[in-house]
Parts: sequence; C-alpha cells; structure tokens
Amino acid sequence: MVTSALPYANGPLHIGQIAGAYLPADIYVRYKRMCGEDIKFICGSDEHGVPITLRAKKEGIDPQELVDKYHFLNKESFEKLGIDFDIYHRTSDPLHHETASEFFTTLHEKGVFFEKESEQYYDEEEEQFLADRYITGTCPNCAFERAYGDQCENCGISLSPKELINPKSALSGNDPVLRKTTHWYIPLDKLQKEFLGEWIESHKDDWKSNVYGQCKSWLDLGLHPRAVTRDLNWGVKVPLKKAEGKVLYVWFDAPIGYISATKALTDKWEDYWKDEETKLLHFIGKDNIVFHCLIFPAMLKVHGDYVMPENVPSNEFMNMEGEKISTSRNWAVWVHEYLEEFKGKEDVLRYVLCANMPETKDSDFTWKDYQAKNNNELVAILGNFINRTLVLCQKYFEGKVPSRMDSNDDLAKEISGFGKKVGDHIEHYHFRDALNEMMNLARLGNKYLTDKEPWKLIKESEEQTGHVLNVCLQIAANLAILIRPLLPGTSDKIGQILNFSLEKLSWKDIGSVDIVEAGQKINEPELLFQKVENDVIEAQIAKLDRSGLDSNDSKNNNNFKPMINFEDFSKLDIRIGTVVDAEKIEDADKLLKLTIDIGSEKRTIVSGIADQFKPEDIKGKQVSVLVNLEPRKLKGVESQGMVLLAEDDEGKMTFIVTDSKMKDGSVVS
Ligand code: B3M
Ligand code: ZN
Repeated sequence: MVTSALPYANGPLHIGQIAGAYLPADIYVRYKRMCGEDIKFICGSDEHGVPITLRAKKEGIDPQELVDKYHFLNKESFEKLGIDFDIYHRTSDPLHHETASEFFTTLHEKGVFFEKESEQYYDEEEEQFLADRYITGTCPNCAFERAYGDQCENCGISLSPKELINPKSALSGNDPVLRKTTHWYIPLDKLQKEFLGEWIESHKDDWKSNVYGQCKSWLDLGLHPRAVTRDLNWGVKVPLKKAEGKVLYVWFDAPIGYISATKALTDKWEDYWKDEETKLLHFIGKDNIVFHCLIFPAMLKVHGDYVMPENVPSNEFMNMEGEKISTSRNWAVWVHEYLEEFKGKEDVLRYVLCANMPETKDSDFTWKDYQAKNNNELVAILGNFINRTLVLCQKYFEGKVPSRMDSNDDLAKEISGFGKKVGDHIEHYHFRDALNEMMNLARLGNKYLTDKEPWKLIKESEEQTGHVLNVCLQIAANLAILIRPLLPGTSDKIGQILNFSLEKLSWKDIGSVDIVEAGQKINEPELLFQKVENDVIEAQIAKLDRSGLDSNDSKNNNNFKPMINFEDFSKLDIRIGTVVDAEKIEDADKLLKLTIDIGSEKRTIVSGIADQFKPEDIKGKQVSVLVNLEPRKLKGVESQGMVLLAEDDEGKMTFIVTDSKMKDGSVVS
C-alpha cells in the first residue's frame, strides 16, 4: 500500500509538491509493478480544514465550489504528468465522511480521548473560533512573522495558537479574545510512553535520517495531547450529540482518507490495511512528517485493526530560482500551466524534478538547469543514442533488425547489472542515483557506437556492422525497460519505434539481448527529445513574479533563506579589496563599473549602486568582494565578482567593511 500526501484542493499543484511526494512514489510504484508486486497507489484531494475555508472566503465562493474546482484540475495534472494512482479520491466524498466518523467513534468508545474545556482565541467580529490557520502571528522559535496557529512554515515547528507572539485573526486582522470551548484530545504524551517512542526508535536505521531525526527531536521535547476536534462548520461532523457545530480536525480525518480511498477502489481494501504482510508506505514532504510518523500511527495503533507504516520516505523542500516556493506569494511553476505550455514534454519535467529531488536537503529548481538537463542529458545522451541507432539501421539495413554474430553473454551480464543497480536505488528511495544509473546505460550505448564506428565498418563488413547495430538495438530496448518507471512516455515511444510490447516485459527481463528479433521491421525514427532554446527559458524567467518576494522576503529580516550547511558556506571565496577606480556605465542609470585590487590581481566588477554612491566617493575604499562568482556581462561589461553590501528595508545601502585597514586579498570567513 503506497500513499502520497493528499494535497489540499485550495490551489493548483506546483513542481515542489511533485518532486516531494508524488514523483518519487510514482517511480517506486511503477518499478514495483514491473517487478510483479501486488501494489496499490492511493491519493486524493484533502478538502477540509482551514486552508480550504480561508481560500474559499478569499475567492468569495463556497468551500464546495472551491474544492470542486481544484480537485478536478489537480487530478488532471497528475494524470497528464503520468502520476499513475490507482485512485484519486476526495475527502468530501460521503464514503470518507462515514469512514472517518467510524474511526473517531471506535477510538471514542475505546476511551482513547479525553474531553476538556479550555479557553481559545475567538474573533468577535467574525463570530468564529480561531484554530490552525485562522490565526497568525510571530513564531516563538524563529521569529517568522507569518506563522500559523498550527505550524510555522519557515522553521517547520508545530505550534498551538497560544504560543504565537502577537496573534491576529487571519479573517479580520483583529486582536483575538479568549473564549471557552470543549474539545476531544488524543493523549500523545501517554501514547509516546506506551509505544510511540519505542516504535520510532525501532526505525532508527531503516528510515531516512531526516525523517528519524525530526521524529526524535519531537519525542525529545515530549509530545503533548492534541485536540482532534474543531469549532468549524466545514469538515467531517463529530459523531457525538454534545458536539453540535464541531468537526474533526483536518489532520485527524485526512490520513483516514487513504483508507476511504482504498475502500472506494476495491472490495478487498482490508488486504491492504489489515493484513500483517502488508507493507504500508507514505510518501510525503517534510512538513507532514509529524502527522505521518507520530499522529496517524498513534491513531492506527490505538484503533487496533490496522498495520503500521513500514516507512515514511519524506523529502525536503524544492526551492525555485533561489527562493522558497510559495503559493500565496505566487512563486512557483504551476503544473497545469507547464503541461499546457510544454505539451509532449511531460517526461522532461519528470526527469528534471527527479535529478533535483530534495532527497537529503532542500534543492533548487532553475529554468537554466531545466534547459541544461534537457539539452545536455536527455537530448545529447539518451535521445542521441536512440536516434543514431535508428538512423543507422534505416540507412544500412532498410529498417530491419540485422543479425548478431554471437550471443554476447558479457553484454547481457553488463546490462542486467544496470537493472540490479537501478532497482536497488529505487528500493532505497535513492531516486537521483537511479536516474544517473539509467543514463549510464545510454552513455554506455553511445560509447559502444563511437568505439565501433559502424559508419566506417560498413565499408568493410556488412555482417559486423549488423552485429554492432543489433547490439545497439538491444541496448535501446533494455533502456526502454530501465527508464520506464521514470520516463514512461519515452519508454512507450521507444517500444513503438522498435516494435515490441513493453506490457509483456518485466523488470527481470533487463539483460535480455533478444528483445528485438533479427529480421523484424522497425519504424521510422522520431526524435525523443527536442532542444529547448534560450528564448523559451527566458520567457519563463520573465514570467516569474518577483513582486510578492520583494516586499515580503528580501526586505523582511525575519524571513530567512533556507538553511545551508558549512560546506555550502565554505564555497564562497570572499576577499578584502580596494576600489582603485569607479566610473558610470553609459545608458545604465544604476550601474557603476568598479576596478578593485584584490591583492593578487585587479578585478572589474559591475555594481548596481550608482543611485546611492558617486564614483569619487568610493575610490580608495576597502570593501568585501565575492571573488568566485561566475563572471557575467552587464551592459557589455564583464563583471568578475560581486561587492558585498548591506541594504535596509528602505533600500539604503552601505558597504561591508573591516574595522581597520587590512591587506588586500585577506580572506573573509
Ligand atoms: N493536505 C498537507 C499538504 O498538502 C495535507 C496533507 C494531508 S496527507 C493525509 O501538504
Ligand atoms: Zn518558525
């Protein structure tokens, strides 16, 4: 049983979500299916909770209208991108309400919950209790100013509304007041002692270290009881008479959505949830770790009928162009837009997202890198090998598979080695390594062609040339199987051109050198991948909307950039240098051309400071210079580094200087 986090149906999907929770699961599932395993892949829309009601209010529509809109949009995006769920269900479905409600009742009857009256924040103007995202304020942990009542998205910590500093109602901006209300709580503190602590510890070595690490620090802090009900009118009604006007907490009902979706899929749903032999896996992003590793397992365990997750392969975050992806600030590549603008390039996106998957640390998607991976890898390595092979077969053998001269056992062994390596990587959730190993088989094919030079060999021996091309065709056919979990569309295309049915083949066929039979006709070659030109990339970069970021991010001191490690930092080579010359650049109001002596040499650096500094004021100044920044041309002048400046929120700048004179070239670290 494989699940991917149920995305909130409050907006379109972005690439960060795909790279985090959906693509890795899809690759895993496709691979397992090819190994012949009985596997179900479940997902659906999360349609409850404050993210939904807040968004609906903002758009001025009903929550139901909102979730209808995004459920179908997102379902279609997944389908087009080849994320091959067995079912894409939704939590507003009556079957889900029934399932979640029963689950609550079972726990209630077992006496798991305790009931408690407490004071909670309330918005008097809106006449509404302020739970979760209805309340925002400053994070007590990292000082981020837009933390929610349930979680800080900047540092990831889980919060309760009362922990927020300077809390405000997200509905009206008003200061909230305190009001009494009753809720039902799951005693996580008690469950930690009873089994959760020990259970997490038992996964110390087989879970990813980021996942285990996060759980461990939660447990070290000590878990607290958590309310599983809310004073809202949108959600699964609490099935208790005295709980009129209350619904289940979205994080209580949403994971049960995995179970209701399985019920909707098959009558045999219990085989996938209640059988001890079942291996349950949750693919998620790191902000969902606590819910999938602690709270949901606790619920499953106390219920008693269900298996516990065997693993929760969670990814870190993918940033974009150096900034945190953000729906509210419109900083993202939206999947439905990509699919519209890049028709036929679904596999390219899958490839680039996999190559950049945030497996162990946050990663960064950039359009330049997208272009480079497409042009230098998909086109130049994979596409090129297949295309050269096909063209040569057409040219020398009229599109018929030539015969091989021997059985070529060594080659078979070598190829089957790739199947083993890629399979191992996928089993261990090392998707980037799996991708590299897939490409290595294409590299091997290219090298074989280059070494054997069939275009020369043909002048000497048709038989030997035929042998070489037969080998290439077998490699191509094996590639179609090997890349299939990652690039299903491309795999299909190779199968169509080479005229063999991939449906009949399984993972263990990798290594066979008789997939395409001698004498068989192959179809006209068709380019698998096309080069992406600069203008396409530039248009995407121009489309990005930095307006949201400039006002909130770069100028908000509390919104720190994603964490880096020491190694990242030590890549920066910062030196002290003296400005020996400065002049304005023609036709550029803001730019100054500086000549800076950094001890061993002089550098030309273009800096956007002409509106704040006059050339004569900076000559002779000692400044800090990043000297290993890639050179780039600005207004025709090559800039060979960057001068470091501090900027306040009004845009006033000053140089970063030392407090006494230093030798030029001194290292800043
Ligand atoms: N909807 C949060 C998210 O989209 C939440 C996941 C539910 S998984 C059961 O990140
Ligand atoms: Zn925080």
